[in-house]
Amino acid sequence: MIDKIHHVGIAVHDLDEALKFYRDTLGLHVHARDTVEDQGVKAALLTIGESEIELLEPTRPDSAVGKFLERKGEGLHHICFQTEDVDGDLETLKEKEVPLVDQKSRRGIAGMICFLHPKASRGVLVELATPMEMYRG
Ligand code: CMX
Repeated sequence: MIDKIHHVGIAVHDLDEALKFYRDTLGLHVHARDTVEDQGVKAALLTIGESEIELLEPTRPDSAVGKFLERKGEGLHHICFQTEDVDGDLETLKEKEVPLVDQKSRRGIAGMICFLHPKASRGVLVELATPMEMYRG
């Protein structure tokens, strides 16, 4: 079901400030920037080998990342596992009665994605993603 860690999401107040550490101090390469309005986030994607770090800044305070920052402050927000078949995996998780945020996959930064509820995974928000070039839905 899971091939690798696709990315780790980190919630930050200010992308440009965060890049001073992740890009300028650690020397990681920023390979993309993206804004997902319906999720209320803008993101910078940094390459680490075959995985990524996704820095997430909220575009509005009532977004998932905005509320997370208010409650918990900056830090690890979610972990994303890559799978070849996000839709098939979602059906399997439903059969196993795993608590989900998304009942259907949707277009996200990492491709076709869905979120599991953190109560399913011991307090860690988990995302599944099938990159668009692999997606056969
Ligand atoms: N990691 C771990 N726990 C989290 C969490 C996170 N990132 N975000 C919220 N929670 C926990 C809260 O601490 C709270 O726990 P308790 O019930 O024990 O207090 C519980 O989830 C509910 O939190 P809430 O603030 O009352 O509810 P929200 O309205 O924030 O909903 C969640 C929580 C997970 C359903 C919501 O954040 C969500 O839908 N997340 C998925 C979408 C997302 O994060 N998008 C941004 C990334 C965009 C991308 O990569 O494409």
